[in-house]
Amino acid sequence: MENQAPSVDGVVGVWRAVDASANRAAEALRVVEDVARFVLDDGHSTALARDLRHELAAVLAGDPLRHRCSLRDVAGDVGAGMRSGQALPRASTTDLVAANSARAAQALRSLEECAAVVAPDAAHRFERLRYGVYGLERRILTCARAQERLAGIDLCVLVDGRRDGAEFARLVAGLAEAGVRMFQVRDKGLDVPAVVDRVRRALDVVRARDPHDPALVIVNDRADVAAALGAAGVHTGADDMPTRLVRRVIGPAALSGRTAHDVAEARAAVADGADYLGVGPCFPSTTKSFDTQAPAEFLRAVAAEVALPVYAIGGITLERLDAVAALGIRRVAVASAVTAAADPAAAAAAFIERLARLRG
Ligand code: TZP
Ligand code: MG
Repeated sequence: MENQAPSVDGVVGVWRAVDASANRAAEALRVVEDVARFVLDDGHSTALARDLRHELAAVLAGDPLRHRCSLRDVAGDVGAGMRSGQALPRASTTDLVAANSARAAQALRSLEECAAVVAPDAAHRFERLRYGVYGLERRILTCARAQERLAGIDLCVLVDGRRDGAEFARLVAGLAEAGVRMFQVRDKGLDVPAVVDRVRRALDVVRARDPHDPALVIVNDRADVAAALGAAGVHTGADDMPTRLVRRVIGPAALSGRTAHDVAEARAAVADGADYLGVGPCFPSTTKSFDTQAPAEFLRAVAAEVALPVYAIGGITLERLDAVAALGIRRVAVASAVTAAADPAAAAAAFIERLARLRG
């Protein structure tokens, strides 16, 4: 017979599945919230996770779902105490987020299917919650991954193309030797073949120096060049390709950096999947001219709100690091104070040392 209603025993089983899945979903959401809150310091994701947890609690508090635990039978559960052969690894924050987001989504799917039998009005609310988990996972994983990949990298040096490729390669080699772990190849005066040449040379230098953990080479503006050469990432701004399209070009693994000049741009960059932000210009710059400067309130707001790595840019000098740190920003992107110094390697080493001390 079609559309046969479940037997009484079947309905009891469905209720037990609802009860177990409700507990699983709430527990997994709480783990995700705790990671966002205590590990990543990500206020926005913490609030999103809490909202999902509260919405779940609200659905479960309605009739008839609020009676779910009356059929709970822990002693009679054939799955209790079963050891799984292949649990997901928990070696990093991203593992923790991935495992618990998956657990929450699976539990919500089970709730949705079972609710269709015993509480049909709630099914679509579980479905909406599951989509909420997918979005939250993307947001938190991006943040956790960026924090892991840029851990300890407080200085990004913007390198111009120099007079020729050989001089450029010597500069990059000297800076890498001084401890620079992140370069952005940026020279608006170069044509694309010359940009390709400099990025290639930078990659050769950093890969030869440390094949297992090379310094990051980021390409300014040109997602196509970064993708074609396998660079670590690309840095774009309002005049370049939108962040969501950048991701399509560079793929899932490469870093996408984005410049933000105000809080709205910063929020949009986070929502669109950027991995780190450049914020400024903080001070007058000889490298790039601007009509306006980023007000301190903007920098402070971004530092407080954005959990992604944030690099202050524009006229940054050693002497100005304290002022930037006072706004809550501990990373800087620097061009002239390093590359126009009499001894660029010594200047970079001084930045690295001061930034490490500021971090304490
Ligand atoms: N974006 C804002 S300021 C700037 C860019 C690319 C230039 C940074 O160079 P400098 O010499 O450190 O001011
Ligand atoms: Mg640009």
